[in-house]
Amino acid sequence: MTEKLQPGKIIGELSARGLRFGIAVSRFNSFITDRLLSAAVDALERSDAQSGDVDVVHVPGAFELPLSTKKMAQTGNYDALIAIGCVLRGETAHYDYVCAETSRGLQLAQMDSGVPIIFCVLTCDTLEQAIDRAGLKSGNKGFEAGLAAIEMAQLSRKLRPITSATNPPARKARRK
Ligand code: INI
Repeated sequence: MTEKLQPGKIIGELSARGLRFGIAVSRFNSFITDRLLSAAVDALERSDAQSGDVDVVHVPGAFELPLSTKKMAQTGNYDALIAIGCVLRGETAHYDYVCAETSRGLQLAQMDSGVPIIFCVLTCDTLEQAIDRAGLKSGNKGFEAGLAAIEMAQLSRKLRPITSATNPPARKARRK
């Protein structure tokens, strides 16, 4: 009987040592975003990140997160980024535009740059729902974002493309 195939397992360890992180945080609804930021930094610190390896950029609102994270990614200084914001539904369609463009912009920024950008933007109907997700009932999404950033940074290092400078192209098998 042949042995069962054992696929290789590639995982991102939860160790932040030696990795560099950038966080972009929105000032809008800072009562919530400050709590998300503290929890994200806490997750990085508990996973052994060092002070000089974490930068925080402050932006006006969630709508500004895509451009600022894209610019941070383009510096080449970061293994992963975290975008922190909180959008609360109002009485107009403004909420829908801000949510849609922020999420679309962040996805484009990470796909264009190849640097993982963790989506830590709360989109809630009420302030109470946001408070629950920023440290009360439903945990803290900032802490989860910090862990996701570490995992994606580690994975990205493992899944880096092989360049000809570091690895010569594999020799073609000779035809018989
Ligand atoms: N920005 C937020 O981060 N959260 C919100 O709830 C919000 N609302 O409701 O308007 C919000 N608006 C500001 C927006 O993100 C931009 O900063 C602004 O439009 C300037 O470009």
